[in-house]
Amino acid sequence: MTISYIALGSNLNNPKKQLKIALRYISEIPTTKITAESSVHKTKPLGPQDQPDFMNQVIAVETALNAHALLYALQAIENLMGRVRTVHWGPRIIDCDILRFGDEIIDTDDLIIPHPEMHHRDFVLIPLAEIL
Ligand code: PH2
Ligand code: MG
Ligand code: MG
Repeated sequence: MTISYIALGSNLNNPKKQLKIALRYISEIPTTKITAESSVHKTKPLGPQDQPDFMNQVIAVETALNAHALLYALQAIENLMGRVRTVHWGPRIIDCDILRFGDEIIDTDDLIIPHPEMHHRDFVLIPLAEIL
């Protein structure tokens, strides 16, 4: 089993509710259990400013999946929840980013771990610190 930390963000269609829906779907990923949840933080958008504030949260999961299988499960949840990719760093219903996966270092086209921007982002570090 591996402990992984995942950052969640939403700024569309009742963001708090979207985080709850995402948590429910994540809890249903096979062999994966949510072991910690930060509180929900309201944050100013990083990137384009003409978009609503975000709700951000970080969770820990324990999983028997490998990192790519977890990534694809999270992407399936984003798609199921109606995520449409338009503006870079633009508004989104849900974003699920793997921050850490055990102590693995991964650098592939579709997945870089540790998340390369996490140390710049208060909306990640503050909720992460809360559950560590
Ligand atoms: N996600 C982004 C870009 N900007 N800003 C906040 N406050 N929260 C986010 O989750 C966020 C962002 C790209 O993933
Ligand atoms: Mg992101
Ligand atoms: Mg993402």
